[in-house]
Amino acid sequence: MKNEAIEQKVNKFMATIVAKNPSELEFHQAVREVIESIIPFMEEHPIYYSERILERITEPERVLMFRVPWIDDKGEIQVNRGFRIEMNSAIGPYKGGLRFHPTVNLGILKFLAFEQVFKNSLTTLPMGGGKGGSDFDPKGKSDKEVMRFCQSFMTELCRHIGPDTDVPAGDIGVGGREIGYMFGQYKRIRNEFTGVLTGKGRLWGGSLIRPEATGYGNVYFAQEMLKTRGESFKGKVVTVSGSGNVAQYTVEKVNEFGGKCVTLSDSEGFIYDAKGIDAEKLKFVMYLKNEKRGRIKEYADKFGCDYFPNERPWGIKCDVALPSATQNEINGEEAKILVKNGCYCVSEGANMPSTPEAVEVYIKNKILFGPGKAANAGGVATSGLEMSQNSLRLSWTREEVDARLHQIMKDIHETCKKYGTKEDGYINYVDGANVGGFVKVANSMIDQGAV
Ligand code: NDP
Ligand code: 2IT
Repeated sequence: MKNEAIEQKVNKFMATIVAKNPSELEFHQAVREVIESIIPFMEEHPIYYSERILERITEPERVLMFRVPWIDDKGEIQVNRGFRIEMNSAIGPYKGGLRFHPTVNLGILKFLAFEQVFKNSLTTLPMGGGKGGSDFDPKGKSDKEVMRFCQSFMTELCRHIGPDTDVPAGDIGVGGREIGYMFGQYKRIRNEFTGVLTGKGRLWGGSLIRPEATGYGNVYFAQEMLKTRGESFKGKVVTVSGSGNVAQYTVEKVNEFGGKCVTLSDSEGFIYDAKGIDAEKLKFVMYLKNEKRGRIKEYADKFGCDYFPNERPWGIKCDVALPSATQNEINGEEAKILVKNGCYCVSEGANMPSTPEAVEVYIKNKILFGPGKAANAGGVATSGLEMSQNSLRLSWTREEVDARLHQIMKDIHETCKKYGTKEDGYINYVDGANVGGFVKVANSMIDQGAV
C-alpha cells in the first residue's frame, strides 16, 4: 500500500483517539507512534482489522482514579489524586510502575500504560501492561510525610491489585523508600505477604539487580546496536540526562564498558564534566540524589565542572546519547544538534524522551535509535524475574539475574531486528519494537475472544 493511503488510515484512526480522549496529548503521541508502525503491518495481516485490535488495544481495560488524603507535618490535611491504569491483561497480570510527580495526569499515565503493554510483551515474560501514580510531589517532604502519603495511597489501591492481578513498581519519584511504605501497608490491610510489588528491599523479597536493571539494560541494548556497526562503548563519549535511578546505573555500566559519561541533569539544569563521571563521583551522585535528595548543581560545586541552569545536555558533543530523565526531553532541534555533532546512537532509558520530530531526525539520518519500549525494558523484565523468584520462594544470585537480564536485552534486540530491518539493511528499531511487541498481545487477544 502507498504511503499516502497509510497516512490517511493513521490520521483517520487518530481522529477517533483524539475525539475520545481530548487533551491527553502524550497519549495521542504514543498511540500515533505505534500505529504508524502497526497499520502497514496490518495491511498484510487483515485479521487484526476484523478483530478490531486497534480499537481494543487503545482502550484501557480499566481506569481507577481516587482521592488520596493525608496529614502533613503541620497536622494539616492535604489531598492528592491517585490513579491506576489497567491497560491490557492479554498475556499476564497488569504490570508497570507508579509515578509520583506534580505533572502526573490521566493522559501521561495512559501514554505510559500503553507503552508498557508493548514493552512487557517484548521482554518475553508473561506480563500485561499497566501504570499508575499520583500528582504528589515527594520533593521537600519529610520521610514521615512520604510515609503517610504512601499509606493512604495504598489503602485505596490495595483492593485493586494482587500478585496475580496487578503488580506495581517504581518510576519517577518512586524508589525503594516508597515501595517499602506501600508494601508495609498492603501487607497490613490484606494480611498476606506476597509479591504484590516489585523493586522491594533485598531483605523482604526484592530481587538482586532490580535497582540496576533499567540502566544496565539500556547499556546492554545500546551495546547490541553498536555491535551491528562493529562498534563498542570503549572510548566513546556519552551524554546522559537525569540523575535518578536509571541515569545512575547507566553511568555505572558505561564506565564498566570503557565509555566516558560527561553529563547528568535534573529538572533545574545539567552538569558537564569533560573528565568523565568516574566511580568516585558516581558514588557522590548516589548519595546526593538518594540520601541527601539535593540538586545536581552540587556536583559542579564539589568537582569544579560546568553547570548550565535551565538547560538540557544535548548541545554537548558526544558519540552516544542516553536520555534517562523524562518524556519529550529531546526536541527536533536538539536532535539535529546531536547528529550534527557526530552522535550516531541514541538509546532511550526514559519513556518517550524524544519528540516525534526528534525521532524523524534520527531515522532520516539513519543513526542507531533504540526507542524506550525496547531499550529500557530491562527494568520491568527484572521485575518479572522478581515475580518469578517470589512465586518460587527462592532468590537467585546477582550473577544469575544479571545473566538473564543481559540475555533478555539481546533477545529484544533480535526481535527488533526481525521486524524492523528495511530493504537497505537499516534497522528501524521503532517499527521493530512496535510490531514485535504487538504480535504477541494481538494474537493472545484474538485467542481469548472479544473481551
Ligand atoms: P527518578 O525519580 O529516580 O529520577 C528522575 C530523574 O529525571 C531526576 O533526575 C529528575 O530530576 C529528572 N526529571 C524528572 N522529571 C523531570 C522533568 N519534568 N524535567 C526534567 N527532569 C526531570 O526516576 P527514574 O530514574 O526511575 O526514571 C527516569 C525515566 O526512566 C522515566 O522516564 C521513567 O519512566 C523511565 N523508566 C524507569 C524505569 C525504572 O525502573 N525506574 C524503568 C523504565 C523506564 P528532579 O530530581 O529535578 O525531579
Ligand atoms: O517504565 C517502566 O518500565 C517502569 N517504570 C518499570 C515497571 C516495572 O514494573 O518494573
